[in-house]
Amino acid sequence: MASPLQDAISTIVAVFNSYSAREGDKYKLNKAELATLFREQLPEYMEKSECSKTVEQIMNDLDLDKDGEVDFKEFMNLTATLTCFCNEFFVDFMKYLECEGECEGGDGEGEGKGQEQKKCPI
Ligand SMILES: [Ca+2]
Ligand SMILES: [Ca+2]
Repeated sequence: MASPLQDAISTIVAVFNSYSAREGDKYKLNKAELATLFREQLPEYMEKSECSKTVEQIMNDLDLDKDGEVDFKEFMNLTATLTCFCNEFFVDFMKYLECEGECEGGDGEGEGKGQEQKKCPI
């Protein structure tokens, strides 16, 4: 039986290849495949105002070797970045919960800080 981390790694590989195999090179995402992947797999990421880049801009950022497509290693840069954002969100949230228990009885200033916490991009 696979562990949760092994499952997560397998899922990333399977999701990437299920989109990359749709057109042209089976092992790379062209712009249309990347757009579909974002729309279906990361809809909240695309809706965030701070993530308002177009698919073309994201493609340019990810396409490090400038071959016009996104291979798995290039895709992993995005996946790693999003995973780090999620971890930051998790750590900030855990710190907020720890502080909430210790900071009770204040004049309400702590509530405002809680509202400023980062939002998970996915
Ligand atoms: Ca392809
Ligand atoms: Ca590329």
